Amino acid sequence: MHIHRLERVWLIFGISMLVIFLLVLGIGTFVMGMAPPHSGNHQSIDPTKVDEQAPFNNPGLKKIGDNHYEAVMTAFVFGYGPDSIEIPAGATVDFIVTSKDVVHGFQIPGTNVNMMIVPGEITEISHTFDKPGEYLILCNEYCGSYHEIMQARVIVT
Ligand SMILES: [Cu+2]
Repeated sequence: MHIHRLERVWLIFGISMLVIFLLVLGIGTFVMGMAPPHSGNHQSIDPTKVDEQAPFNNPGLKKIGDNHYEAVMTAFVFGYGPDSIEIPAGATVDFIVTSKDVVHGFQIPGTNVNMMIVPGEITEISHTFDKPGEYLILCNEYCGSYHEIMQARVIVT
């Protein structure tokens, strides 16, 4: 069977790209252990009974170590509970968030904090706030008619 030279070049190119792609994906997954955050300790919750279940039955900021805090928060139409937390500069905050209704966002512009808050799921992220100031927590998943007013604040003193 005769294959034209250019066709052969493209076949080799196409197959090589596929092999390289699978190698990058395979090395990332199995050698470097890359995975979506917290895929190892996935936690779920009944979204209709958020207020009755720990830790969301007692939301808010808790000190858990030396300049280390845990912020248990809920997202709902159209806000977050609590709607503001205050911490000293240099504090690390472990955010533990779930939704009481629909899919919401949880983004703090200027930081790496950007989560999707899915009803039935508990989502966690940690961030260290080095610079004092007021940080906005915003919803970046369209969740309804007053989506744009949905916000909370992290006040770093
Ligand atoms: Cu929202």
